[in-house]
Amino acid sequence: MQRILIATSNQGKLRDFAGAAAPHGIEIALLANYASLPEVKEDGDTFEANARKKAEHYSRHAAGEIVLADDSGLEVNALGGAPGVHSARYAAEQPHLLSNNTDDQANNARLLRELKKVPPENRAGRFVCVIAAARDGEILAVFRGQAEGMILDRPRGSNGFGYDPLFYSPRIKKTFAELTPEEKATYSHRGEAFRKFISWSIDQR
Ligand code: ITT
Repeated sequence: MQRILIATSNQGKLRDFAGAAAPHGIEIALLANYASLPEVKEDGDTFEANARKKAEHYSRHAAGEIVLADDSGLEVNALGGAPGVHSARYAAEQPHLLSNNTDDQANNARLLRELKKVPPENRAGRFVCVIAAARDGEILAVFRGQAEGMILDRPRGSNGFGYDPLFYSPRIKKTFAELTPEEKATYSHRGEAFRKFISWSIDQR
């Protein structure tokens, strides 16, 4: 069985990757010693810039292996594309409200606050995921996936992570937190980007 290394601190992403990889008979593994490696400063203006930075950096710690890194987030039209590349730390940008910068609940609470006066017809947004593949510090390729939806005014569902409970997909008529891992792999931004990676890796053989 082929094994793909992922560099991430986010368990939700890892589960998504495992769900997307399973139908292809691919095993997903966290990069060895990930937690003890030096961190990358995610200061890029775009998902692609940050994904490249992470993949380049972490692939130096897995000699000869392909390492994937994902930079992703939610873009809401009514908020001018926010939280965007700041999705993971959205609530922490208001430090008086929060001390833990990876708190999904606090991020969701801020999103609801920002959209409080925005009617349903103007709550469109999308999840974006950019996956960068690198080996020994060299970027090999970059893959983008996108999922359109709308932001609800209260959470629904208990699967997934991050903004999933607030993100309603008209395609499947559920929030992303109501999806099984198989459904999330089929309909999500990450699933789409990962499928593009799979096609690319088949072409490389
Ligand atoms: P790594 O950089 O270590 O991979 P991270 O969580 O910091 O983990 P990002 O900087 O890419 O990753 O931020 C992604 C954030 O966007 C994530 O924390 C969620 O808040 C949100 N997000 C991305 N994909 C999502 C998904 O599929 N469902 C829900 N929220 C998602």
